[in-house]
Amino acid sequence: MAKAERAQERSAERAPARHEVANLSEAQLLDLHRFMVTARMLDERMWALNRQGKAPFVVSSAGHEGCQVGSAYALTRGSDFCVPYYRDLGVVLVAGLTMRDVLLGVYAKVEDPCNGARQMPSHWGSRRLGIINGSSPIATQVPHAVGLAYAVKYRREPAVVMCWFGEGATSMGDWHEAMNFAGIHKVPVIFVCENNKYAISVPQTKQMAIENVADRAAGYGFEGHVVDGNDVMACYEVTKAAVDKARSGGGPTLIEAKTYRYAPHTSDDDDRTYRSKDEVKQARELDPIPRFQAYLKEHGVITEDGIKALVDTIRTELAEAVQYVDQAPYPVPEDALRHVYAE
Ligand SMILES: Cc1ncc(C[n+]2csc(CCOP(=O)(O)OP(=O)(O)O)c2C)c(N)n1
Ligand SMILES: [Mg+2]
Repeated sequence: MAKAERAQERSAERAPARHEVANLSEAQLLDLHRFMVTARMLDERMWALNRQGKAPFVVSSAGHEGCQVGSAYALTRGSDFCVPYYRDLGVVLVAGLTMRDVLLGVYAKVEDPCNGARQMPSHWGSRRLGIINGSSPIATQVPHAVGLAYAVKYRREPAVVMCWFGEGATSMGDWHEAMNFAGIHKVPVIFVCENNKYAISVPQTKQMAIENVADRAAGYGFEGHVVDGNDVMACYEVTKAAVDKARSGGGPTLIEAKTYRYAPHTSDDDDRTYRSKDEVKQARELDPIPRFQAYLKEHGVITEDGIKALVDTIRTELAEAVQYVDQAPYPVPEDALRHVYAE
């Protein structure tokens, strides 16, 4: 009997598994898993390189992999648009940046494909991959995303735009103006809020008087959804529905993924001044990666040996990328004013 027929027969006998409801094939589950593990391992290596004095500045995505990978995976790579913020390592890996690409930016080497070493690290951009380069002021990417979605709609293109930000960003005027415009013009945009409970040292309770950022969508005339940000399949499912809706003319959706960041805000922050070790330890118990691995093992999609083999492969690729980037040239100082004045 063919594999597909066997799978069909099995699913006829029992209630469908969660990934079947979400319409995710086993190959797609493994894809999601690989992106999450890659993001975590690259993140940990970058942090170590920072502590070794090799990477000047690192923003950690650890803890956010479920919502970053799950949401970005709902886009069509290359033809849809990603408007990420600085914490979105998982998003840009799904969009198509490689570990080497990311490290070239962290080391500010001339070959950095995102900015040619002219931006801070974690400010990714790629015309080829549809990643829109952002600026550092919080929430400024949100009106960019909405403007882009307006252009897409005006030109009757089939693309959608996804824009990510933290819960702290939703206090900014830019954010509210963008939401309002998106609601009025029903543009094809999906807003993903990665709510990790803190804006650097400021806890959510000192940032807003409501529990759910998603409630704010009602004020702008579209749907808001809260999702468990540590559940990659749930994040994919809710985002995919929003993508389908946006693509068929249904306008924007705001998705709030509840998650947590395990490391300090950046490599320059000391989180011991505003949260306890116990709090972080407790949050780590909900880590999206082991949780997804348990699901995959339970459903026979991967084995413990399969996970080990994947980790080994990524470790080798990572070592090659670090070695390459270590030896790559820096930009020359005479180059600093290129792309600033007309030549
Ligand atoms: C307009 C502006 N104000 C302040 C800052 C400094 N700043 C950088 S990140 C950040 C916190 C953002 O928190 P949140 O949106 O929750 O995202 P998270 O870093 O938690 O993922 C702040 C205040 C900034 N970059 N821009
Ligand atoms: Mg935050």
